[in-house]
Amino acid sequence: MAASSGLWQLPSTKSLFCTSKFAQVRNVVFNPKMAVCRGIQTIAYTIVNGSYVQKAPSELQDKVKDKTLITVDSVGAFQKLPMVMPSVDVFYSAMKKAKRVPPTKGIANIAKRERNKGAKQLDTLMKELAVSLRTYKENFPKKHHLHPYERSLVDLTLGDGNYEEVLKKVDALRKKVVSVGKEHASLCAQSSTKKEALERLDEGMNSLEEIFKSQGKAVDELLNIAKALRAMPVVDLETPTLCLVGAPNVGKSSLVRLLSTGKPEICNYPFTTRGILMGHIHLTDQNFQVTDTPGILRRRDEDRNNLEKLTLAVLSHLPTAVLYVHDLSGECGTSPSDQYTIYKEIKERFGDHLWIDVVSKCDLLQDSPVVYITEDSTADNTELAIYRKMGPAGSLRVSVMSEVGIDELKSRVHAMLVSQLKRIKIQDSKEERVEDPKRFL
Ligand SMILES: Nc1nc2c(ncn2[C@@H]2O[C@H](COP(=O)(O)OP(=O)(O)OP(=O)(O)O)[C@@H](O)[C@H]2O)c(=O)[nH]1
Ligand SMILES: [Mg+2]
Repeated sequence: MAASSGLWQLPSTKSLFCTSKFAQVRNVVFNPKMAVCRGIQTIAYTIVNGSYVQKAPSELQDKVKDKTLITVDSVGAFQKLPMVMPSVDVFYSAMKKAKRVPPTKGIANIAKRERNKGAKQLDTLMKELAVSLRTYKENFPKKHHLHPYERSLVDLTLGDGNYEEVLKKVDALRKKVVSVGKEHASLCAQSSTKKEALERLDEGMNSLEEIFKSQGKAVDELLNIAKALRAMPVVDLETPTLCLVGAPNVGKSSLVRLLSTGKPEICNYPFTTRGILMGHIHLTDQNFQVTDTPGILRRRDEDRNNLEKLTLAVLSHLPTAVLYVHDLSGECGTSPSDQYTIYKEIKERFGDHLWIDVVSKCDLLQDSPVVYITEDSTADNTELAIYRKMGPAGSLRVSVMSEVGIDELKSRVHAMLVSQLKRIKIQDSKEERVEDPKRFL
């Protein structure tokens, strides 16, 4: 057993939406290695009688097609997100290019040459900035084109609507840069003296810098979003996946450590696991995935925190087999009767998944079942009484401490994942038949 594993935790929204460092960096030396690849927009100005004149607005329309209209029908979109540069770097890189733009050759008149150069430099600055911003916007997929699992991750990680909001802000910045840039380039092109042209060039550059200082933090937010999304563990939908589910603190992560390469944090308090951990199991040349998930509490869906929602998103959108963990030792903090209620609800919702129940921490189990003082121990509920004593029918007793039941668990898990692989193959061939009905005739 050896392979990579990755833990993705829900970052705090605050850390994603940091304030811009733009103002702190004045004399930034641009690092060319950080440049993103982009094309330069076609010329938007013409030279008339040696002056720089703006083309008609209709010719300047942004005709870029929406590349994100490609439907994303699988996971993996986060790994394809573009590299985003910090807003300061975007600005100073554009500025550096703009300042290198010479006047059009052959203009003898000093004033005309200067206004031509100024307008061209402002135009280049505006275009460089606009192209970068547009590239970012186009290369971040529309949320509704994401796989439902990744869509849930976007909302749970960034907060409802924040992804779209930041992309909107980046686009608003682009529009502002274009309109202000054009305005200043046009003004500069109309200067009557060299001094005036130089002043207008300076003014234009300052205006664009001001805009970037005040609104450029949208780019930094986008950079943080890309970082957070890219860091999420990669799930392969074709590889059978075991998902550990149960109330908080019942011993899920301890079992993941034993079963796979995943090395989740283990602590004696609820919600130690704050994200999805991906581990791997290699058995007889077959690779399987294991996900550890945050614990689920007994409450209504509306009241669930994002960690619980994350677990439900995995169960709802990924074709996982379930290893459900029950702790009847009285150690975990959730009473057996609450665990039973949670279990029944989850089983009802996700009962179509392949499933194994384990009763954990069996080294701590006493002869008489644990009854919490908050519970009604006299309630005549045979089902619950049986659950308290043995867990759901067919469950396996295990202990990470004494290793009781672990070998049996490993072989049951293996058998279940092999069945899961068969399910995936059947599903794939059904989908192929739907896509190409003649293929199998
Ligand atoms: N005695 C005993 N303790 C165990 C066993 N398995 C886990 N524990 C302890 O139970 C506590 C919780 O274990 P975790 O594996 O972190 O539980 P979890 O379900 O992942 O917890 P959350 O991530 O918070 O939901 C830790 O203190 C573990 O050492 C076991 O078999 N026997
Ligand atoms: Mg855990």
